[in-house]
Amino acid sequence: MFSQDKLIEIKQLLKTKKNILILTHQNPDGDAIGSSLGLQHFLTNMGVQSTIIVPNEFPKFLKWMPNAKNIIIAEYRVKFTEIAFAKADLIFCLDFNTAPRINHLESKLTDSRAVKILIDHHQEPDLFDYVYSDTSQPATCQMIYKFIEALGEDSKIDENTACCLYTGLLTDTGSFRFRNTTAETHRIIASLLEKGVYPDMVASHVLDNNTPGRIKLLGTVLNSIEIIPEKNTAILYLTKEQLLEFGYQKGDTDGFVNYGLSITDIKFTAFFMEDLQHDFIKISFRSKGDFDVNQFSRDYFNGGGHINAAGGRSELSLKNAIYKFKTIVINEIDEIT
Ligand SMILES: [Mn+2]
Repeated sequence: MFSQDKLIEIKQLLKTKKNILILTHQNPDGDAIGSSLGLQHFLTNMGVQSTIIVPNEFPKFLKWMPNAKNIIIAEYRVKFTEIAFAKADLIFCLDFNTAPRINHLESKLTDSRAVKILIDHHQEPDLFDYVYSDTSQPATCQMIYKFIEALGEDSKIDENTACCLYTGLLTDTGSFRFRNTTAETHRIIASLLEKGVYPDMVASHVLDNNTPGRIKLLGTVLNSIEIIPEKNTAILYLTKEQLLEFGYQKGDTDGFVNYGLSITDIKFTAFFMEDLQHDFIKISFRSKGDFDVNQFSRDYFNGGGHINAAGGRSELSLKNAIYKFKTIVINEIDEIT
C-alpha cells in the first residue's frame, strides 16, 4: 500500500487535479475494466470527475457493467484521446506494469507531464510517481478496494463500485479457485456482497457468454488434447483453419487453456493457437501449485506473466512449436508436482 504520507498527497491530488484519466492495458480483461470502472464510481462518489481510456476494444461480456458505455476506446476515438492526454494532470495506471502494455498509447503516457499513479499486481513495474505494486494480490480490483479502505472512504463504495470490483476479482481468481484467492479476498468479497452485488447476475454475464461458434471451437480444442503423463502435462492447440471454420471472434478462446488443468493429475498445460493476423503462434500456459510458468515462458517462449498463468509466443510453425515444447518438457523440466 502507499505510505500514509503518499495517501495524504493523493487525497490532495484528488482535490486539486481537474483532468483525471484512468488507463488500463491493451486487450482489457475483467480485472482491467472492473478496476477502472470501480475506481471511477468511487471517484464520482467523492465528487471527482474522471475519464477511462482503454487502448482497444474490450469483450462484450463486460459491456453490461455500470458506466461501461462511457469508456473511451482509444483506437476508435483518436482525436478525443489526443486531447484527453494533452489536458491530463493526473493519470491512474491500473492492472499493467510497464508502458508497452498500453500499446499505441505508450508514448502518450511517457510524454505526459501528469502525475502518474500505478496500482497493479504484475511483476517489475516501471517507475511512476506513486506506486502501489504487489504481486501477492490476486487482482487489481482487490487493490482498489484496499486503496479506498486506506483512504478511509469505504462508505463511498456503492453498489456500482462493488459490482465492478467483484467482477475483476471473479475473473482474475478463476471464480475464486486459484491459489491467489486468500482469506482477505473472501473478506473483501463479503463486504462487496453487503454493498448489494448479485453474484448470480455477475456470473451469468461473465461466465455464461458462449456463442454457438465458441462452443464448437471448444469441442475442437478439447479433441486436440495430448497428454505427457510422466510430466503431468497437457497440450491443446487450434489451427488457423479451425478458427476460420467456426467464425472465430476475439475472445472466443479465452479460458480454453484451463481445460487442460481440469484433467486429473495434470499440473501444467499449454494452449497453442495460430494467429490469424500474424505469422506466429500464441501460447498460453497454466499450472497448478509451484511450477512457475512465468519463468518457463521467459526461458523458452519469449513471454511471461504470473507463477500460475503466463503467455508466450513462437515464430515456429504450430507443429514445430509444439514439438519444441514437448522436447523441453520431457528433457529439461524436472517432475511437475
Ligand atoms: Mn489483473
